[in-house]
Amino acid sequence: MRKIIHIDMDAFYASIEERDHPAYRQVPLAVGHAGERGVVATANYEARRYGVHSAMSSKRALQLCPQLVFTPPRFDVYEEVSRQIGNIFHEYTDKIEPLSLDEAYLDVTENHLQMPSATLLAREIKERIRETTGLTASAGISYNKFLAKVASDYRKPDGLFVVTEEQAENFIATLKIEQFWGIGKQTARKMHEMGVFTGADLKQLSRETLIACFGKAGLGYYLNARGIDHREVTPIRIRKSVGAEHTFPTDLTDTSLLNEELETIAREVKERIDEQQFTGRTITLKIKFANFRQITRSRSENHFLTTAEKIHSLAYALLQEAHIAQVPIRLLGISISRTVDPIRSFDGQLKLDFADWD
Ligand code: TTP
Ligand code: MG
Repeated sequence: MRKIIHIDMDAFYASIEERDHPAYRQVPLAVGHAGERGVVATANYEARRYGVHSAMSSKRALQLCPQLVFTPPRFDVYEEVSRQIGNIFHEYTDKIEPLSLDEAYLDVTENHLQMPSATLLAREIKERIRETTGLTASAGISYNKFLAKVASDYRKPDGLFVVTEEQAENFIATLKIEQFWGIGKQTARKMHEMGVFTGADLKQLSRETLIACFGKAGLGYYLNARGIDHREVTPIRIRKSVGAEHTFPTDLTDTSLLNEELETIAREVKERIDEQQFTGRTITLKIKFANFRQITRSRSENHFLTTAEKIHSLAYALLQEAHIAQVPIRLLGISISRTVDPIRSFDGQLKLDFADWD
């Protein structure tokens, strides 16, 4: 039996803004732009009491809560926090599936600390997140992804909730149909028309009926209603990048020669960036030594890397940090990448990453 933890940060963007601007803690806050075409990315809990929520138009949000304060998103900061929590997860397991900047599944059936209790582990992860970022997360623990995700939402904020195999049947029976995996507004409406409002109602429907009405997804609903979900935690890391590399005719040790090479490579990277109209904030330097050992060094900037000079100087700084031992080098490469992982929409489709939203 597997042990799955789902971690989801509480009011993610808004909590970061409150952390960094204490005055925001006392007021209803929306992250986003006010104005005609503005949309609320998320709201703090104070604003949610007025009914303000993610994806609502700013105009509507102001109708519900006229004193609502807007603050523009700072994606670089959110990405940085996301990277911090990702690093914490990696201390426990490498089976991590991020769903967005603030949310991930962890399979801790086997974990680096060989801790048998997923609950204690989740508690520890929450504590580490708080220490490192000053923010709270909610955790759900169960034996599959579906239940772990519902559980993380169950005691938000700062929640921790476990669904054991024994509890699953009763727990699922009480769930609203909207809480089931893959059920959005449209499917929920169809379910309501069929008289299905809860997990208990769903369980009344036969496998055949569900497949006839909802196709392949119907089988998923049938299994979920019985606490079954075989989906694996699949680590994804599609990191789109653009780069160039050179293998030298003879191995190089001399710093000024290496620097000249870096300058040439940086110019090529810049050309490819322009060709592909690519934007990225993270630079990675690849070094392959004469003995074929290879290392990479990365750093992320707050701004998109758009000039050859900037790319060159950052790459050179990384080289100086990494090439201390003066070992001959046979290859250098530079790549520029996006810093965020792709997010999946509810139906499992890959969506644009968050960096594309601004
Ligand atoms: P969520 O985890 O859905 O929301 P949340 O973290 O703000 O609140 P909760 O406590 O309920 O988990 O999304 C994470 C972040 O993603 C959120 O802070 C802002 C961003 N986001 C958008 O920009 N647009 C959206 O429509 C949604 C749902 C989220
Ligand atoms: Mg969240």
